[in-house]
Amino acid sequence: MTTLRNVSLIGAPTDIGAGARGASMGPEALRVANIGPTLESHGVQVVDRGNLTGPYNPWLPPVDGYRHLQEVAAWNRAVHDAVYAELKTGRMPILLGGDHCLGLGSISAVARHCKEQGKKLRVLWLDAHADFNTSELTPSGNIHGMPVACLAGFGPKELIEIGGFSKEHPAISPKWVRQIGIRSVDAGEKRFVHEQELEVFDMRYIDEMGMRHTMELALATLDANTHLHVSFDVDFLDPSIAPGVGTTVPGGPTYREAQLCMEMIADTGRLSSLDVMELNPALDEKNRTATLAVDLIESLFGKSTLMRK
Ligand code: 5AB
Ligand code: MN
Ligand code: MN
Ligand code: MN
Repeated sequence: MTTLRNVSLIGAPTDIGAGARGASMGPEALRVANIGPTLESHGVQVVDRGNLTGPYNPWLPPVDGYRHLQEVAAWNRAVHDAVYAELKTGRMPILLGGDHCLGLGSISAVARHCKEQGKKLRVLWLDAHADFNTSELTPSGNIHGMPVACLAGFGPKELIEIGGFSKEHPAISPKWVRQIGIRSVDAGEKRFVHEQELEVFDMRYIDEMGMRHTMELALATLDANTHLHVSFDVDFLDPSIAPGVGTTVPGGPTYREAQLCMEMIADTGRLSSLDVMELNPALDEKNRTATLAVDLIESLFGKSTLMRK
């Protein structure tokens, strides 16, 4: 069984699926912000597997609705294999992105592992965006806006078949996903989100109901047999505290709301894999967004105030 106390860091230094260059420097910025030693200070045993390699970014326009499809597929296969190998040995993978197209490789590995182990999967997608575009719906062709749709079987063969899945038997069902912090969804994407009944706790919902109630619902019905995967797109956070991302959207969670979100996930004791995505050091200010991301990850691993000790 996966344990929170044995973590493997996997760097995926690419911006192959993004609309801005620079997320390729994310893994190193997280290391510079001390992700490893910080987790160790909470009693976590950390092994840094270093960085994966893959094709360079040719920075080309979309072809048939996709930018860099073959390169995106190659990077995602590498991520899939690395994440799957860690889960196999009972370690908890933390993927250091890299842009969010790699959520596909990571979560397909988690889904494959869960299927083999007879476990239920719950995916928490913390993001300003729904990432539910397809080649027909996308306004950009950037595949970092498509990983959730691809995981649910709506995407090109090269991507949906990673991990041995297919259109008929996709990696995940939209029912397993809870999206939190959403505030920018494209027109066609919005229709598709509704059609597929994706459960979205958007910023309007968080404004009205509060982060506590939101997380209670998003984490409801987890049981001892549930693998909880968190895919954390750093643009989830309000840009005033997290400027170092390529696609900022105003009106995101505050520092305290984000902390509470992470603390409530930690309290479940079910966190079994994590992606930290879309951090863009080229747009950051003295690594402050990376430092904030590490601070929030600490809370995910049980850092809490004295009151709850
Ligand atoms: B991210 C947009 N919806 O598809 C698109 O940062 C943005 O991984 C996608 O959430 C943002 O190009 C992708 C306009
Ligand atoms: Mn995203
Ligand atoms: Mn995003
Ligand atoms: Mn982004």
